[in-house]
Amino acid sequence: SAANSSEVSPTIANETLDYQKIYNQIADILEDNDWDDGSNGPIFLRLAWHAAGTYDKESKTGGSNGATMRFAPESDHGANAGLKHARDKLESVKQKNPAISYSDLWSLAGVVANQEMGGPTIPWIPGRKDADVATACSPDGRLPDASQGPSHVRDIFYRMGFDDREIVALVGAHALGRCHTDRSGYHGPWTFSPTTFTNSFFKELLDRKWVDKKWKGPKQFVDKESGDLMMLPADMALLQDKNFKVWVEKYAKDEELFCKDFAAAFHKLEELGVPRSGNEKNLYSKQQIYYNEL
Ligand code: ZEM
Repeated sequence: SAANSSEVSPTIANETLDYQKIYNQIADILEDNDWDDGSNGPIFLRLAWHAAGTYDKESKTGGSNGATMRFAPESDHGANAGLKHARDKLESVKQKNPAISYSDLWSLAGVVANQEMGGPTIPWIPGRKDADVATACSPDGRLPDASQGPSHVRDIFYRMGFDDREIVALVGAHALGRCHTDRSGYHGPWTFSPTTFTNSFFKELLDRKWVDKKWKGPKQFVDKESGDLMMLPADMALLQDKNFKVWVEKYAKDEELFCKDFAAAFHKLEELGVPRSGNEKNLYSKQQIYYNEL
């Protein structure tokens, strides 16, 4: 059970939901996965990221508010291939808590995934509202294209409002999960511990010799020594660009710094485009780790 239920959930406007309870229910289905590496954590995190990473700071459109990925055409965007697994899995939690919006549920699932896989505490604020029409969908092409290099990666994340340091920190999430040929077309995990939040993405990126994978699939890299790890062209961009590389080196050396920067950048990502009154700061909620404390 949640031994630490003393942590009180915030009350927003007229709505009172026990977010720690919902957090725990998400944690309870994290291991309800008999493929991949036995955890829904990585795909929950990818869902939260793709829901939020559509933000455009100029037009102030996109972002996690709205949960527009429920609808076509956004659900069918190539970048979102496979995320139906995550949305369907989270439906059981929505059924138990009809009052939570999908947009809050998905962003909270990103926090649960990070924290329960051993990552840093991420402040989370509820209050997102779902859009109810498909016309609110984000246009295609707002999420990064894995086949591209530094300037594309920078353009995509600058459009959201991130700087180079934040970009590198965020991509460090590739310590988790893997690529699936039936989803993105790429294959394999980035690290040997794909269900544990660590700085090993940066260590592997720096320390291994990366060679072209010899196969019929899209261009990707494989580590020469074991042949078991992978990098996307867009991951290699972090080595090719000297302003990115500085942060790869710092995070490879200093896991604490990476955790701190990741938590701040991920919180910022989940807030993009969410209407706030400015009074929410004192309602920051730190949902407590559930499994790790059993
Ligand atoms: Zn990812 N990501 N990502 N990413 N990502 C994949 C998987 C995962 C890029 C990308 O093209 C891909 C961020 C940034 C970027 C996760 C989290 C975050 C996959 C494989 C691709 C192709 C999908 C598949 O086949 O299942 C690119 C180009 C990025 C920026 C340059 C950021 C930022 C993330 C979170 C903060 C995670 C956790 C996965 C693993 C999903 C899984 O199912 O295992």
